[in-house]
Amino acid sequence: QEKIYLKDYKSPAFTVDSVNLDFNLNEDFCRVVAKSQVRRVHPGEMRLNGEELKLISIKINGQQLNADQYQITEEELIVPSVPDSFTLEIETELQPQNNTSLEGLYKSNGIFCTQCEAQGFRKITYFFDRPDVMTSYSVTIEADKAKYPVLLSNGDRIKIEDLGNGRHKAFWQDPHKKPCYLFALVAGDLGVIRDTFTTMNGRKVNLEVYAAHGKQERCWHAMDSLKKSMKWDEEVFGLEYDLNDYMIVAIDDFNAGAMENKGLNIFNSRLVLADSNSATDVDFHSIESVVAHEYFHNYTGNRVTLRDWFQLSLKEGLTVFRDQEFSADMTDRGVQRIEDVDALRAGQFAEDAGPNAHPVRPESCMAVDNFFTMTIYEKGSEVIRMMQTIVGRKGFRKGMDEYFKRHDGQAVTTEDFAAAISNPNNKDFTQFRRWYNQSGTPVVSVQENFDAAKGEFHVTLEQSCPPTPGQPTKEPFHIPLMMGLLDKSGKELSLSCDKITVNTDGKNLMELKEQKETFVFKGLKERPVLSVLREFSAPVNLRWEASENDLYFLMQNDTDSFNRREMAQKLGLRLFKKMIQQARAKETLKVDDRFITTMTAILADESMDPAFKAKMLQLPSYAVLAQEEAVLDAEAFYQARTTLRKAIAAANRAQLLNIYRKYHGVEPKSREPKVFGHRALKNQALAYLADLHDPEIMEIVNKQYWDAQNMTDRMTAMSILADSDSAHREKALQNFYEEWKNDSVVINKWFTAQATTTSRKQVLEDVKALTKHPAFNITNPNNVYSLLRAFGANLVRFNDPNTNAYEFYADKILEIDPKNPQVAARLCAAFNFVSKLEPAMKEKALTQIKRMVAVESLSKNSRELLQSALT
Ligand code: B3K
Ligand code: ZN
Repeated sequence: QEKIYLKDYKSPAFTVDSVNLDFNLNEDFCRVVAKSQVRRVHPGEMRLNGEELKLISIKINGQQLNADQYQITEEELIVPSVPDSFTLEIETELQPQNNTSLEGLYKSNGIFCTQCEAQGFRKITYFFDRPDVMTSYSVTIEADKAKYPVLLSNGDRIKIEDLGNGRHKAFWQDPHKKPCYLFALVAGDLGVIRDTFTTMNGRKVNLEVYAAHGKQERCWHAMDSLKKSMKWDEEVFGLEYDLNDYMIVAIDDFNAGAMENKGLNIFNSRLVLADSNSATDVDFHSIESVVAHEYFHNYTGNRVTLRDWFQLSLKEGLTVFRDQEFSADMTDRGVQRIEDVDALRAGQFAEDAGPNAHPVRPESCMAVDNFFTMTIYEKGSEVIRMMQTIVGRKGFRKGMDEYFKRHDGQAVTTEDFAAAISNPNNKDFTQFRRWYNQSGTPVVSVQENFDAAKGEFHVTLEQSCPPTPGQPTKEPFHIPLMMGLLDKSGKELSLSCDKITVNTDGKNLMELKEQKETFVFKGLKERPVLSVLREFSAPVNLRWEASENDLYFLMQNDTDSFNRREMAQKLGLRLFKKMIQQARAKETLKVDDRFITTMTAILADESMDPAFKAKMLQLPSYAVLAQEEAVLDAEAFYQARTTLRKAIAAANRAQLLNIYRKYHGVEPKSREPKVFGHRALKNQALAYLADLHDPEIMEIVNKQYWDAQNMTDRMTAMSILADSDSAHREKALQNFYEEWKNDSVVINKWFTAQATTTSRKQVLEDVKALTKHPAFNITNPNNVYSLLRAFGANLVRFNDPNTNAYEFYADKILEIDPKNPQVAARLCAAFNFVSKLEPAMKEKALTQIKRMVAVESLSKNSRELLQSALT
């Protein structure tokens, strides 16, 4: 299988001024007539993309072509000779009812729907399936009236005609040009809720959220989130919605989370449906942020789109940044930043250190769909955030305005974006752009030195970046490190250093550009305490051997809330590293008293915001340990983490119970961010307590399960029980199953609770049994993700040396791959840690990877990701 390269990019040889798509939907086939007005730009033959299509006919200017006038391959339709300007009419036949890949046109629970990004449109008709061909669409959909009363596509509803024979036909027209990956169609029998939004210029927009009948009452949170997003984008970026209708449709079988099709978003139903009985606080938060994300794409992605797929982060990084900022404004900025960085570290840093590391703007690939990664999304967002940090918020807004002024309606590149931000701010981003081209997480080491005689504090920063696939050496990055100095009392000192830049938000930055630089702070009477990388202002790994005293001091006194929590993580990590060594050497694990007393003090601190306190109490995750340790020793990780958790719980039993009792049952139905924070804290207290394996505590957990008045409480209790040997375990799991077995969204929580247990040694057997359970359907991506992918991310049990989870996992990948390559490829990441495994485990993993790669029909999606683990 071949690779494609960015350097091979050529602008399109033809443009399409308009296309009319005519769909005739039936139970066992679908006919599509695509009529395009095509114009030549460069000389040469016409090549159209198309896969798995049955061509019925092809006409140019109304003349049917003979078989010798065109050529069809697995991936293309080639017409050697065409006029300079012509009408192209192509009729194809599809089998949506048999489409298991869930890209192109397919059926989910009797509903026709589409997923065209990245390259699904070519499974609908032969077309120029590339984002730089932007076209005006008009669409007609004909279907059985009783079975498919709702017929939707992008843009404006023109009319709907009753054809008299039990069928009807809908006409849609999208006034905005778009690439074909943003095309969408839905036909089905759906419930709907409606509302309106009045834009900043007084235009009324009709909002509709569709879901299976009976589920529409669970759509109000999504509706509410949509209205908040529309308002926020007007207020923060001055962007007003540009159509009269905005539709969201919830679909049960969906590969991704959601899709930003123009005016007609299609969502995975898990990211739409929510009420307090069925959804957790985290679900509510995710729905709000994904609804916002897809809405924000209307400008960053749809109005200004990609020149080619290597530029994917142009829209995804920017839109993630926008949704993170939105969430920060809706909830708590400090806590939001902690959550975003946790996710980045756990997922993206691991990706950047693994066999599939790639730049934010990659230069080659086998499968375009493998680009939908945390690097493109989350690291891409960090790159945008750094730009904002450098030019300041006002400067960034100026740059965004410039971006739309220059590029509205165009298909552009990440370079175009960087130029639009830097030019109006008179900044040079030449070096900064290396963030787009170089993969790997940079390491910044920090050296401090105080010269008491001169009253000078010297901070020396040195950067490096580990080698990554295809990139053995790197050039220095332009790294903005937000910083401050504190005096002994915790007061922020004013800085006297000529190398510091102060951005327009008044933030102090050390802008590291050389490989090594020293920043000298003058006029200091005593040694200050350095606070560096505030707000996690750059996606780097800090190597900073700060004294324990300084770390504890910052944890209590830093004015930057991110760093307070970061210091708690750093201290936890230092302790874990020692404990992991002890576990590996079969020594007794020693818990550090100072760390425990600090945790006690945090628990007792009445002035600390509960949501923030919950973050302070979190210990570094297994995912972080796996990155920080040279060897992934699952058993040692488990010993270290559970020993420390138990010690914290034992030392603070009464205090944890107090917290639990203070917040449990208070406003159980409230969805105020403040109440989310209370619940997070008290449920965390309960989880700590449960680690004591104390029957009295397990009674409390069990009671919470049965009395729960919201899903957050129920799910917390069920997860704790699922990971215990409590006598209450089976009953609770059984009850949850009975209650939710017919609910396609909620039942996934039941799978995840069982796949993510770490104390329970027989997880693999549990998961194997669950794949045979009547509630599990391997063709449903949510089932696969919530059971199999969750298990693959369960580092402790997936890599348990006493089992061979790898073999089972490979079997499942091979089972899914022929049906749905995108979903199979999502599972492959479980093998990213292979190089860190101990020899016997590594051998087991490599055997399975080789077995998968040896399958000739393995999709290019899975192949690309697995092959790299072998080199
Ligand atoms: N753009 C879609 C992702 C589509 C995934 C295609 N394999 C969701 C989003 O990022 O908004
Ligand atoms: Zn997106």
